[in-house]
Amino acid sequence: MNDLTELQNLVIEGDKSGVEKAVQQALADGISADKILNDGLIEAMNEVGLRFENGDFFVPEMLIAARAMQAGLSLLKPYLVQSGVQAKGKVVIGTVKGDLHDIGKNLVAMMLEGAGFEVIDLGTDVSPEKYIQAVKDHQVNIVGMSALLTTTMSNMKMVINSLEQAGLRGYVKVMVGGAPVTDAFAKEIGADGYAPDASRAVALAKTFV
Ligand code: B1M
Repeated sequence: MNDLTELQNLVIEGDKSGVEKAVQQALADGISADKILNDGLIEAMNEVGLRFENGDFFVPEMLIAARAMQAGLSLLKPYLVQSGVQAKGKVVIGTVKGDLHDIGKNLVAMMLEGAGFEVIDLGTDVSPEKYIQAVKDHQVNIVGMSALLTTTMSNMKMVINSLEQAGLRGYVKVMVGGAPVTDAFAKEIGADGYAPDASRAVALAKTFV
């Protein structure tokens, strides 16, 4: 396979086993895991989003495409993460309350682990209380929050407020990301940093420890 159009189409169609085969083939063809991820899997999800916006796709199609993407992502994991790196710090990560999107958050968690961070993944729909409890239980250095919906972004601010109220804000760095999140929004809510993608999330986390 010379380009990744076929892989993109398989993700868009939600063909899980086809995606697995195409990812394996692309790796065998010597295409880098980074390129397969960005130009194949992520590009396909952007197209899925567009089709949803245009009314050509509905939630079930998005869900099936997401499952196919996640299958491809699992195969890429060993290539995306470096092994044997010493832990650099502890991160608690989650998708904020009301939000069930987890592919980007999982990718960020995976890359952080690969870079040597210990990652406590709280999953999706994470309440401020759950964040606070995790910070207390695990004594983390970094709190990471993901949001994919304009309606849930504001819940990031609620977590920061809760950290302040619990007297924990000074002990942790807060990093945020997700498609609707911007650097300006991160500053506005008082986060310490914003990253537009997983590799820049790792670079940002490294500046915090
Ligand atoms: Co939904 N969805 N979805 N969805 N979905 C979007 C986000 C949407 C943009 C689609 C669209 O309209 N174009 C739209 C949001 C519109 C808006 O708010 N402005 C939308 C909507 C409306 C909805 C529902 C409301 C639909 C409905 O029910 N009517 C619903 C909401 C459910 C809920 O959360 N309560 C819904 C549901 C779903 C599914 C469950 C079907 C599924 C998610 C499955 C899953 O995650 N397990 C889904 C999907 C798949 C999408 C799209 C198509 C793809 C998201 C994705 O996985 N992208 C999405 C369209 C789009 O984003 N183009 C869409 C790939 C992923 C690798 O990218 O998550 O952006 P991303 O992560 C990136 C960066 O953002 C960054 O790094 C990652 C890697 O590069 N990053 C961080 C992410 N988190 C970070 C954290 C960091 C740092 C960087 O630091 C901590």
